[in-house]
Amino acid sequence: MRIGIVGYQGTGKSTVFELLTGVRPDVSKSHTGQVGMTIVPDERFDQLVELYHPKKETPARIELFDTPGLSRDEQGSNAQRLGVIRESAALVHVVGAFAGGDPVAEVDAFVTDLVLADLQVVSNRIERLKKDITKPLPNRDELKAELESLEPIEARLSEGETLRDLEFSEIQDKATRSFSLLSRKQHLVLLNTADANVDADIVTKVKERGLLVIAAPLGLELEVAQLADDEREMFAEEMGLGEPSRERVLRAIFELTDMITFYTCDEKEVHAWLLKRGSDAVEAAGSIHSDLARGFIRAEVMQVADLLRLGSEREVKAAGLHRTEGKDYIVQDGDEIVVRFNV
Ligand SMILES: Nc1nc2c(ncn2[C@@H]2O[C@H](COP(=O)(O)OP(=O)(O)O)[C@@H](O)[C@H]2O)c(=O)[nH]1
Ligand SMILES: [Mg+2]
Repeated sequence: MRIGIVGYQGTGKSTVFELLTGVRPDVSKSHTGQVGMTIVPDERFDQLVELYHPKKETPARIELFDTPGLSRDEQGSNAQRLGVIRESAALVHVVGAFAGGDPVAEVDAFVTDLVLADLQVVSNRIERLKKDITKPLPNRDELKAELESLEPIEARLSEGETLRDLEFSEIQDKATRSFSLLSRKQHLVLLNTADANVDADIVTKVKERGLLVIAAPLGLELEVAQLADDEREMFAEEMGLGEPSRERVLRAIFELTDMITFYTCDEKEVHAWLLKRGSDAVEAAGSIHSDLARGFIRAEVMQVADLLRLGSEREVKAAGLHRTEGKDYIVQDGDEIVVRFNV
């Protein structure tokens, strides 16, 4: 799963990418963007590792994509520039609040770019459909229904509104699936401030736009993170920095994705798996290995919280908290699962 780090040029996107992934951005890739992996902070995982002392630890990871960024001067080219983030599961939008400028206006401009890019895609399809329904095609009724489903979406975009909170019908879902609509994606604003002083008024205004926001001096935090241990504390104190924001930002990003975490554990390996919320046991099994989905018999499930509280699988069983579930079981966040299968 890929998360796009987006925003205008020079706002600190590559800085944030380095802070979150530990990978120094390669300047030769600044025109195409680059990807890096980061571990999702997860206390349950850490506690499972402590309990099992496994040979191998596999935490959940997400992929971050540092993008080239949008242009302030050629706003018209931004719809095309945004093409690279269509595949992103969610948007992390970096706004520079360290070198003057008007961060709130920049948030609005960015949202407008998203809306215009979506409008272009939807309007193109509508135009095409309008032509096609004049022809004696066998699927004319279907095309008509598709056209009717897209018109309210186009109207909304024409008003400059995003699609995030719009309830889609089944037809609308289907008609727009291949578009990966940008203004429908979850959107976190990272307000990258010069120092520890955060302008509360800016934060409030961004929130008023219905967006999630985290404000922090991310560039400064990267510098501090790269200092030697003994210098770090002194410098952080001098600069009035509190807790580093890295983990808070990663948790917020994870929440944007609407994924849950389930676990498989034994002495060999403790493994955290990400899964789309609402997935069933067969889908969970399939994310581990396709054989497990194909030959699925049952899932043996307990909650990691019970396991950690009671200390062992045996105790969880003794307490009657260990369950056998079938194919239709909807996997819950924090489940520990053993898949029984036969191929
Ligand atoms: N003062 C300050 N400068 C920053 C901060 N973040 C990034 N910069 C500087 O802004 C410039 C652009 O940063 P970069 O991360 O490459 O931005 P990008 O174009 O969005 O990828 C670089 O010179 C950074 O050193 C910050 O938090 N504070
Ligand atoms: Mg960059």
